[in-house]
Amino acid sequence: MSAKRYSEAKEIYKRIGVDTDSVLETLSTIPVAIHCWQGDDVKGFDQDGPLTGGIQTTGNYPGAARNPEELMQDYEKMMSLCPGTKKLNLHASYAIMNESNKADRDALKPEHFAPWVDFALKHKVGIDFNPTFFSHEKVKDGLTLTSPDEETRRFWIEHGKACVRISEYLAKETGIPCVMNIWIGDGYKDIPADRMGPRLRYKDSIEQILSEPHDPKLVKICVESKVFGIGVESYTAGSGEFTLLFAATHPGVLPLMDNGHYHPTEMVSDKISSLLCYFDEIALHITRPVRWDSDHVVLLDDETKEIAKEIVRNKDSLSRVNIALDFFDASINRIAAWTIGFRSIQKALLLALLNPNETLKQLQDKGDFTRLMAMQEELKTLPFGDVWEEYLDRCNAPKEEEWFGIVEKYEKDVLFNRK
Ligand code: RNT
Ligand code: ZN
Repeated sequence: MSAKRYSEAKEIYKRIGVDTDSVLETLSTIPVAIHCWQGDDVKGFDQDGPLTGGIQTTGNYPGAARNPEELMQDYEKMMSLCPGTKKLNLHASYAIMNESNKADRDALKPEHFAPWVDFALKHKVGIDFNPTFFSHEKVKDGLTLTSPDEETRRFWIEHGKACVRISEYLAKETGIPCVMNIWIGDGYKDIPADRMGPRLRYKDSIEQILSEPHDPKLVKICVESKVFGIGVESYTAGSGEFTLLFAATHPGVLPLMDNGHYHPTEMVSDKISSLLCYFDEIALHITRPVRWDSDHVVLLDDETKEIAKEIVRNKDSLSRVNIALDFFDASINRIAAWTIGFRSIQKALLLALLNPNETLKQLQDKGDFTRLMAMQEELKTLPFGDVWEEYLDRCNAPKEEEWFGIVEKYEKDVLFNRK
């Protein structure tokens, strides 16, 4: 039945000049990094304190992973429900240590991530990495790389350097380049007396981190901007302009845009092409901000679809945009949260690839905006769902009506037994 539906859909898309088989082939090769931190509400394994840095998870749905074994077990389950190419996205706070090799963040070593490498090799996925500049006692007055206290700033620079070494190790072991993203929550609740000082210190700190020897082909270092965080509403050092200009003036550094990190009417989908005019590569955190940077689960909503179009339809952009997910919802089943988010971005990419992008561009260039509008609306009701079902089959992933039952069973058998 579904084979018949696919062959009919294939014919329909063929009429508008789209070859669904080659679309499915392309889709299956686009890497999307899946963040480990949805599995345990961004707690990590290296300390017991609260989540800091101006970010927050809300909810207390049972079954959060409590240790590396549980997180890997859950992550594995989620991957089995998700079609396509994945990358594991880790934070430094997910270091796996024992009594004999305990280390603070400034002294983390590749060996603390060896079990993650084994896990990645088992599942044939690459690994992306993030220094963790939050949830730690050495965050002083909410500050890390911008701290006026030199000892504090030094500690965090050393952490960044350790992470460069770890990222290179991860890339070498997996044979896949590692995207290493620098994000800090440093900022001020109220009107600052000095906006420049922290930014100059931040600039110097990242430059020191970059001075750690590394192969830029293996370690792609990004800087992620932010407009505000909880408790730092008035000023964040790593603003949009700061990070974009930092990346633009430091060869090899990529700007990273998280679509929760802008004013609500600013659209990341509109920014991607501007950045691609100037950078060989850029990086994205795809999330769903609801009124603020709330990190809700990614859905197949308009902005996600629009972002996906920008990733696929410009020359070469597909290979130049490093895609990662970034959300954390503790109020629902976490495996389902991951799965819905990942399957949504896959659907958005599929929809974008199924567009007759060249034809649409020509209409725009000819100034035929009436036909363009009509066609863009017609595309919305084409049998995309039948192509999606075929993709799930080809990737051996469970169907739309199947995956949730698998999550429910896992919840009953595994998650609800975590007391
Ligand atoms: C926070 C940033 C950042 C984090 C992760 C956990 O606002 O989006 O990317 O979500 O590093
Ligand atoms: Zn982010």
